[in-house]
Amino acid sequence: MADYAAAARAITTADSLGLVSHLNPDPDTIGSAAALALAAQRAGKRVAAYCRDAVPANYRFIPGSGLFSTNPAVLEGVDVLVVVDCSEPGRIGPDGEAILSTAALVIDIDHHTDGVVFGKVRLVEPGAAASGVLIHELLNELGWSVDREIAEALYTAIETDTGSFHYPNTTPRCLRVTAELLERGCRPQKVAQALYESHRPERFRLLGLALNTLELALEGRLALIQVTRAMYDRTGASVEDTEDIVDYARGLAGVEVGAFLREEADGTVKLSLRSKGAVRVDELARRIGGGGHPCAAGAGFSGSLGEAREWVIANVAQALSEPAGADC
Ligand SMILES: [Mn+2]
Repeated sequence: MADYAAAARAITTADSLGLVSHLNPDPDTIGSAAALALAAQRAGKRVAAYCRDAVPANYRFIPGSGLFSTNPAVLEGVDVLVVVDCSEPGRIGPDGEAILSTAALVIDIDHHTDGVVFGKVRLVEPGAAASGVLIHELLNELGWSVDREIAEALYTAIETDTGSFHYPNTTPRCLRVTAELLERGCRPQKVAQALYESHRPERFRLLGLALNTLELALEGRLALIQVTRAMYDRTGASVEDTEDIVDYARGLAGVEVGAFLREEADGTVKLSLRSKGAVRVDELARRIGGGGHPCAAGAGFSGSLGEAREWVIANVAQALSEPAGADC
């Protein structure tokens, strides 16, 4: 399902290229698409890039991220549409299918294990560390050179999708690609500073309140952390500042599942789940319409924080009593 030669042929013959990233963008979808966009510009192509949502402020350091527009009209008339890191057309946005139907040729570039393939040309490698790995292979196939900006965009994609090289998708292939990016001038310390050492103090004040809610259940095998609406008012923090709080829940010795419960403005709860392997949290998330990966998943919960807490404890208890697990 990964026809690099066909993808390179289509891109080489195109005069214009449209890049598409998924909604609620993460650094993999932005960095991977931006890297291909920059390389295509340097090869003399006209380039447009679209994401339904604006690139979050903390990811705007990614080279090429400024090329993105939130207006799908920028894609009109492009010869080839390249959709990056989208497990299905709906990940582009509510109008994903419509955007695909107007394109002359679509290339689907993705690495999700639970995805559906689409488009005429497919670079789909389920289980690859990141879409950034696939873009790197594509650039090699195209014979396009990788400079520091392109290397740092791809490195950011791979570094984040492997959890800073913590997850089992940190394979020899992934590290070989990463080594090549360092040879092209990528500075890992600059990327790390931008990703992890550029936060606002409001974020850490919210983290302090959130950590104070830490609760252990199921004989210490489940940890829960909560954020209420009132905490934003007290700290001046915003929803984006809650990103990664769930990792603290998983970070305790003996904990098998970490859960983060965030009260939303509409009275529902955003649930994030992380597993060390005893439980497949994507299966739990799917029970209430969510999804994700075996070790990291999320879902929206219709109900109060208290009800969400009860649901998590009951469902994790049941999952822990069963033998199924994951390689986390
Ligand atoms: Mn990805």
